[in-house]
Amino acid sequence: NTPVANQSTNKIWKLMEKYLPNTKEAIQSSVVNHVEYTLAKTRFDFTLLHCYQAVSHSVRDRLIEAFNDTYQYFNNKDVKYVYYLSLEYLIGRCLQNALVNLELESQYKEAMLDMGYNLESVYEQEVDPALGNGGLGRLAACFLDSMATLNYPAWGYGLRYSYGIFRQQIKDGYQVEVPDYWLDRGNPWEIERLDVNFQIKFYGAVTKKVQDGKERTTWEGSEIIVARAYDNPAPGYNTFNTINLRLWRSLPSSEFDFKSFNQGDYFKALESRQRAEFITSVLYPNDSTYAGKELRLKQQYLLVSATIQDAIRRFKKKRKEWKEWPKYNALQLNDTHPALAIVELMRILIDIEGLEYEDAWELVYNSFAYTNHTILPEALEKWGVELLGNLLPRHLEIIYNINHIFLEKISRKYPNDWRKLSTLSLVEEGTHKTIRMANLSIVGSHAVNGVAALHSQLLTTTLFKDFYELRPTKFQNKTNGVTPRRWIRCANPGLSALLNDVVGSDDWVIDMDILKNFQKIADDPAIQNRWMQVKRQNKEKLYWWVKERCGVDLNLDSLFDIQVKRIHEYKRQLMNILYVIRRYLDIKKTPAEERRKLFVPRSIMFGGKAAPGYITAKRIIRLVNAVSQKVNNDQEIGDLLKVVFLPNYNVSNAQVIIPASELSQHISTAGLEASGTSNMKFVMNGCLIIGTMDGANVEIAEEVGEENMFIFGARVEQVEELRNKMRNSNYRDYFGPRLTEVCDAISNDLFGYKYDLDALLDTIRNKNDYYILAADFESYCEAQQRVDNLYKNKSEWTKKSILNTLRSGKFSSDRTIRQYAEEIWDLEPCEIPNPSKSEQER
Ligand code: Z2T
Repeated sequence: NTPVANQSTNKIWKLMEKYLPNTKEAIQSSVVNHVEYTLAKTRFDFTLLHCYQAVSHSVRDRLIEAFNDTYQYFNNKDVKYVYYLSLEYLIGRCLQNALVNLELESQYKEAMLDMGYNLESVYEQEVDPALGNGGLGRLAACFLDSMATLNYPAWGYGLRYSYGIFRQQIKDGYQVEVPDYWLDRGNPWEIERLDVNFQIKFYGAVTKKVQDGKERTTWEGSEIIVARAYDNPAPGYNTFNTINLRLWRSLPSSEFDFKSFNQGDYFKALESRQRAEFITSVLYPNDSTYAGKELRLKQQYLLVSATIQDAIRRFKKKRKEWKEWPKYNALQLNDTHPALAIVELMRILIDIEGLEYEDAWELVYNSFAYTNHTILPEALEKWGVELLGNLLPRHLEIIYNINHIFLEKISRKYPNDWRKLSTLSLVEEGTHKTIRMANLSIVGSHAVNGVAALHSQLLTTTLFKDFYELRPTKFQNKTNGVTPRRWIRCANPGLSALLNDVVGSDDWVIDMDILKNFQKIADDPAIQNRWMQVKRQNKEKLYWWVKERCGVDLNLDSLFDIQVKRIHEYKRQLMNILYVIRRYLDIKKTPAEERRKLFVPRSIMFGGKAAPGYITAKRIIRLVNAVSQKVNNDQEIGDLLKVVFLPNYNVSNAQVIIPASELSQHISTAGLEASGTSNMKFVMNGCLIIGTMDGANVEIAEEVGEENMFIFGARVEQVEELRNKMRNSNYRDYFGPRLTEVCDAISNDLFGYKYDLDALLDTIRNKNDYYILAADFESYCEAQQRVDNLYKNKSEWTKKSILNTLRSGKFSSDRTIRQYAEEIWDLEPCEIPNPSKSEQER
């Protein structure tokens, strides 16, 4: 890292001392320069896409200034860093977010308008980077925004997949997956670091030899590849701090396959190079089932190994002593996916740095922390020892060491308690012996947290009960949050302007709690009117979106009722659509002249992807589309009821859908949704929730008041008993008459697709209805009736909508990140001086 020029000559510094100006002319010339010199297009003839690319490069230049300054400042101050390790980042589009956070949106809007471009249609040119499945990946992205905004010295680390989550098309009512090659038009937001490469080893053998009376272990990998860094700046709001999301891409290593080349097998050598590139090709599209594929394990290890090497390199530059590691580094595991980081750091400390086992453990334990995101057993990662031992032989050995020492402690504490030993063990014995990654993560971390109060409580009483009894203080709760920058300020400009007027400033964007001080406006008719107008405009935007993509004409006066999330039996989209059928049958039974009196017009929308191998989830999509076809084309029904499946739900679509919704559904079986985060986005955008007492809904009810939500269904303590009842009886005995009639309609082929739909109904009729849909159905219908009643009173509805927004402050990810920083990471903010405050020309 030798600088080319001698910096003390001041020559370079003189050239660099000015930041880019942000006048209209400066912005325009920067955009036009990028058209000409970056895109090599003529400045007199360029398309909207080129315009997007040039604008993005112009914004990128400004991001880079802040980004470089930030890390240089952190480095000078020698601060503690947090490393956030995640296999997923569902970042969504960057342009508007960057402009908003740099507080340059209005300047760019004006500059572009002056050149004949509408900035909003420029935004639409951007692909939606979707390197995540759902809540877990989106949470990581919200956290980056909050860590930057709160000036925490942080790094996000992940993988630069060439293919994000598949794009969902609907063909004949079925989901079809299309590969998402999101990089095909380049990616102006990333900075390729040609000089940041780390070697990653796989397979091979472990050897031991005695050196100076000490046993030394070495692992010689037999496949060696390279991880290259791609940096993605994440700007904070109301601060110059801009942090880095560093994503690794796998590449072949040029040093290590000379042998095959020399042996003359040219094509074989090329094949092995392509295999290396393949590792970071595709994101696994399962949101809550563990697949156990070797390629996935390679992805996980690549992330872990490259990140740990990078962190160690940074640490060593400051020549600190190893014992200071936890004082300067916190590592957060986003679920168990990067759990091998614990083992990788142990390996490097012991085998390469020569530390004693106990000393290495101390450093690892005090720097790592683990977040659990689900209690669904099918999601828990358990790697077969054969697979793991073959790919990473030394890591398996270290895991056995950790387990050995851990279990010795346990058997001293609980002599002869075989049950405890077998549940706590990192190794699950049996014909197929596996490593329990959750147990490894708990044992190797000083803090373990769930993502909502109820979920964290369930962890300590069920899934991790024995670990909790061993070390109760290790277990914490960190209720999830979402960033108000993207989810209100960017997605809902109308509401943002209204809130600015109410508050008298835009301070709410970084301090959502101040909204609580303005609750009296909820009763003000003038505010209520404006509030309704904003919602109406957002509904209009969604109206056009739906018209274009689904060909359905929605009634703008109808209640927009929305359930968007990954499709899963536990989230019970099935219950929602069965209720839609219930409503349809009820309308049909009612004499035409009474229908409008009894039923509020509704537009019920569904959106979400099914994991490609999850057949029941795919059948739920098929049912929604079958019902949609029937209901929407029924002349008798007209605009009283419309049903729409919104294709390809993703972050940018969510930014249109959420602000337009009036009612949103969060209706999981109690105990199964760890938190949910879209519930928070909906509440912030003045949407009422119909939901169960599950995940973060419980805390939302606490904040906004149960009277401002539609809560129904079994509580978590009742679920097991209800399940037992159903296990011992026929569905005809536990289905109420309303549900029976609905299912009979489907079976009698009212909607067609009998084969798929009967198989779907089987899950609740003959397969014990694990998610207790039948048990909750009556209570759900009753809550839906309350929805209709309230919607008839526009003023009351609007009042509750306003209160939802004003009381949603707790669910800002700023609150969440502050708690992580203070209660787990022991991290101080470090704000860099803002040049705009010292330099006149900015
Ligand atoms: C995921 O999105 C979630 C949990 C997972 O468990 C995996 C994925 Cl991809 C391994 C979700 C939870 O289902 C949701 O309740 C929670 O709000 C979200 O993570 C963020 O914590």
